[in-house]
Amino acid sequence: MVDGHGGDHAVAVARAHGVETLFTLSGAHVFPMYDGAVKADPPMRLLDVRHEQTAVFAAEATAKLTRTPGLAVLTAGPGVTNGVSAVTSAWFNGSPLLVVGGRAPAFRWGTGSLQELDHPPLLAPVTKRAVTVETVDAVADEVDDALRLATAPHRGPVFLDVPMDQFFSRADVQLPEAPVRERHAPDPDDLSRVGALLAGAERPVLVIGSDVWADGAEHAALRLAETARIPVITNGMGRGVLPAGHPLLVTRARSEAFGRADLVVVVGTPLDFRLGYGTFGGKDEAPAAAVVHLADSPGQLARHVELAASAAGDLSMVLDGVLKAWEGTGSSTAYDGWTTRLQDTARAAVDKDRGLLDSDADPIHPVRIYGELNRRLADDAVVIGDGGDFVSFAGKYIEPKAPGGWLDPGPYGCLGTGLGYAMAARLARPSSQVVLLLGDGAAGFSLMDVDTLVRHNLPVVMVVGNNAGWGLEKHPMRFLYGYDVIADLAPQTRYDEVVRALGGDGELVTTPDGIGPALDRAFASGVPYCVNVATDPELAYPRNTTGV
Ligand SMILES: Cc1ncc(C[n+]2csc(CCOP(=O)(O)OP(=O)(O)O)c2C)c(N)n1
Ligand SMILES: [Mg+2]
Repeated sequence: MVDGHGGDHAVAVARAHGVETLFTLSGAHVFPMYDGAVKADPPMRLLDVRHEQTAVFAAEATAKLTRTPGLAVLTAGPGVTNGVSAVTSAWFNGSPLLVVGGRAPAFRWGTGSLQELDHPPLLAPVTKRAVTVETVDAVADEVDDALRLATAPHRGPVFLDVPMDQFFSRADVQLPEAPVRERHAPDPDDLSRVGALLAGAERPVLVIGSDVWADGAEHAALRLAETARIPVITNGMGRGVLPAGHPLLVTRARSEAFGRADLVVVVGTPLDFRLGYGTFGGKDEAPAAAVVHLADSPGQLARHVELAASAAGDLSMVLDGVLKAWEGTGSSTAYDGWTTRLQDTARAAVDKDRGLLDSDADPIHPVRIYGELNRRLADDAVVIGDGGDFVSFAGKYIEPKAPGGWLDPGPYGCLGTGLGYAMAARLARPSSQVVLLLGDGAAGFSLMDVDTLVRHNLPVVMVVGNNAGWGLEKHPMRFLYGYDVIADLAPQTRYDEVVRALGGDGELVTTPDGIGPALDRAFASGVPYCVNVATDPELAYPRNTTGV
């Protein structure tokens, strides 16, 4: 039993679900949550930020990295609406998250009290559930249900708001039972079909996506890839499941792999623009590839492509089941020629780019930054990307050495994740390197939250790819119209000085040889440190997809 106000109940239940940190920005409507956190035994950590989007991005990144739900608490009205883009990112990413909003008091509803807004209709399209908790004695059960729903595959955000008068009221309530993780077994016939397709394939490719990591299936994925010796391409949080340098990882031969495959098995990620909408094969008149989709839940299976087979359920069970079915066909791998061909292509791509990673071009080529960074990253580093072209280059040239070491914004592509993701990474991995890669444009969305890093003593190495503009808009606009407009930012803006002014440290780098020593100083500094690198504004990331 807990005898207390709504905040006491909510904090106790959240803790039972593994929540350790409450991300927020102060607002009276949600004071009971703070009081509940302060008076809990032991207290729950309060992490107060400078913009509500940062609170939600931080809660989301906590969920992504720790695979326990994130918690953000937003005050009524503008607090909640400021969090909407970040909630939407969590929705697109399938990140388990509880957002608790304040709400104008029920007894005054309709009379025009401060920040009186009915939030659930705004949040409903981008959450698994968005409801108002009507009375204080329902808070504990509603928070428990919300966290169960958020963490059940396919995961995602849930929103609750609590009218202020109820939130501050007291009740003596029974806390719900501790949650137990449920695993849903896939249909064995589905697994047999996938096993048979694999056994019959000559040129298969396995695509490992974010939900493999989210569902704790990284070992099963590695087992399947290594036992059947299938070439692999990873994306999102699936990056690192096959660590950098793994012989089966052929991401650098992606176009050849997808273009010439006869079977593509996609696990734990939607068949969206990042995967050519699920159409593979066809390179140099190769026939279309058969496509298999494996997902954490039936609702995630693609309906816009014809699938040769599919399976849904706990992804470890799915992947181990596929392996067993493949073994049951009596197959031993027959793909080695295909794999060697992809490995050769990948190696040639790497060799071709070696010059870029060492480039001494002046102005600086952005890829030189990744050449320097790669030499300095430890196996357990967390690298975060927030930006356009600068982050696309990072995706190509930084290959994680372990899963859970790469954070990008995901398919919603929302700029501004940077500082929220970085503070969550520092909290989740206290002894790892945390490197935040920021476009100079992206930096503007969240740089004020360096103040939060400073106040909470959270050292992070920030690297700004300062190309004096919105590169990923500037170059496409030039391509389409022959000119560009509103795509420039001031050259060599001193983002490093902004970080210094907020209590961190930093420096501007204008020569290629200056990058390495600056990174060394940043890693050694023990404070939030900004390496602000002036890069060539004329360089565009060579891209062949637009995402549309
Ligand atoms: C919130 C938000 N606003 C606008 C965009 C559109 N957009 C995508 S990439 C990009 C440019 C990013 O510029 P920068 O961070 O400097 O990286 P660069 O491409 O220059 O390396 C913009 C404006 C977006 N994705 N998200
Ligand atoms: Mg830029």
